[in-house]
Amino acid sequence: MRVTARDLGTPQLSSAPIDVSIFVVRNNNPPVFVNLPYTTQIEETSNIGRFVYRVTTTDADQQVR
Ligand SMILES: [Ca+2]
Repeated sequence: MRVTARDLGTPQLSSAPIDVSIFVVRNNNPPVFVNLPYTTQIEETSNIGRFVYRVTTTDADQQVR
């Protein structure tokens, strides 16, 4: 956005225009797990770091652009 300041004098004077960037950040909603409850099984001898289960979340804020 390009912004110029103008005074109320006579004659009215104005500044040189400047470019202004506005970023709107919205984060009003927490992520939500979907398809609950999750149930899975894992062998007790499984290696540490083994992939166990993939879950999915949604976040209503991600739809705001
Ligand atoms: Ca959020």
